[in-house]
Amino acid sequence: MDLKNKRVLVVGLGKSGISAAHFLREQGARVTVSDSRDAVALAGEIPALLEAGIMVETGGHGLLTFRRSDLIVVSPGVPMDTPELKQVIAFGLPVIGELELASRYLKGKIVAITGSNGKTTTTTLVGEILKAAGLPTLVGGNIGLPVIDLVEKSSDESVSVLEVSSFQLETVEKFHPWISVVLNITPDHLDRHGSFENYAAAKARITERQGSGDFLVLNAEDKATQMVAGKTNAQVFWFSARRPIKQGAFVHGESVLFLPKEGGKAEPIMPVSEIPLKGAHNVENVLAAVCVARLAGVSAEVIRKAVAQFKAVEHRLEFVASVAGVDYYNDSKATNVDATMKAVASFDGGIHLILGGKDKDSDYGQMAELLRERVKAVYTIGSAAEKIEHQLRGVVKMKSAGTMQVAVQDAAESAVPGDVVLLAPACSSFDQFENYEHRGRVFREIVAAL
Ligand code: UMA
Repeated sequence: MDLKNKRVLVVGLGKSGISAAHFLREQGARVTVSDSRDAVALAGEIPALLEAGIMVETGGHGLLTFRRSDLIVVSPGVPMDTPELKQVIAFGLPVIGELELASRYLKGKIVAITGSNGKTTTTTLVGEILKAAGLPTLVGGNIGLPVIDLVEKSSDESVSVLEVSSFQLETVEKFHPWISVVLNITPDHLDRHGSFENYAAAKARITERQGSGDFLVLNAEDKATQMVAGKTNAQVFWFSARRPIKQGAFVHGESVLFLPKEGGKAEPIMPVSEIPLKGAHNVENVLAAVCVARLAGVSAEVIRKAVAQFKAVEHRLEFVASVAGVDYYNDSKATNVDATMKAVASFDGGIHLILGGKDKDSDYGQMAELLRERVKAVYTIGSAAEKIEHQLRGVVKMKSAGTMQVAVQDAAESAVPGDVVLLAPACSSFDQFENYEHRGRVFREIVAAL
């Protein structure tokens, strides 16, 4: 890609936009960035951009700024139906995402991991296993580090383990992973993608460029994920926590096994009891990681040790503290209904559940049966509170808490020893917090003050 003197517009000035703008400038492009936030909100970012010779447009997107560009690089959080983008796409201007831009420069091999839930845990775990095996491993993507930031560190020997979201996959063209993983596809981000079909189709794009020398790892127990098998040219490997499968990783009895080829001999990897993470969904994440690691040539011994030493990632069913016999768990990353159900299913009962935040066109009624079984009370927060209360009326005891502070205090007052207070909100955080990490930190601070 020759970017010298090209007029490149970067849309969105979050982590991805800032990294992409500086990278493009270093390649000799004439870079402009455009953000819908005003200059006051972006005061911390603007000086360094101007210093690097990057032009900045704030307070909205100007159609002319878009029209004058040779290439447009969009941040993942910017919807593709933004009017200015729709117009330039209609004019035939090239529009790509930060992931696509980065992957054109990233050296070495790519392991790409997507899914509605479990991406971050699996990406981190795969990274740990590959590092333990001595492979030159880089980890980034939706996990919080733009892929473009990995480019400089990458070499022909590198394996870049990337967490990729549907937002990022929506704008790929030549993105070509060596190993792709689709952990699961359950409703999420419907406000952005419009329908579950569109969302699933965006996820399936992970394998679009893969060929017969590449691998696609899929969840044998997830219907929407199974359909991706029909859209690939890669060799498909499966994982299942419930039954033996013909090629891939699975649980049989008390053991995790890996079957390298159909009709072959299953290799023992580790006892299930050595998996240190809570919840059945985490067994699936481990199985996916086992598949990737064996495909990358890592021995069972190294995998077993790395998995056994793995600690829960921050904000993913993270144990915070035990106060007066009540355990507090932070699953702030449970930003959709399916993730919340997985978190709730990880405990036998006695749960005080904090739900709410910014709604994503979700159906909270799906949780009714599980909540009735295991949850003592729900405490609602944020702008989705009313909808949640309406959809779950009569299912469990419900308290309108409004804020995290009130929710934790109310839960702490009602809980008895042996109970669990669980933040697994089923919503995004942007109505009351900067992001899910901020929400999780606030929860932890309030618990610490108890
Ligand atoms: N903006 C515009 N115009 C718009 C919309 C937004 O200018 O129409 C601007 C905003 O004012 C803001 C910027 O765009 O300044 C934000 O861009 P962004 O939302 O892409 O945020 P980044 O900081 O670049 O973070 C992104 C990912 N965010 C999203 O996908 C929403 C991060 O994933 C990712 O870690 C980061 O790139 C690095 O790769 C977060 C996320 O919530 C964790 N992801 C979703 C999820 O996991 O469910 C997909």
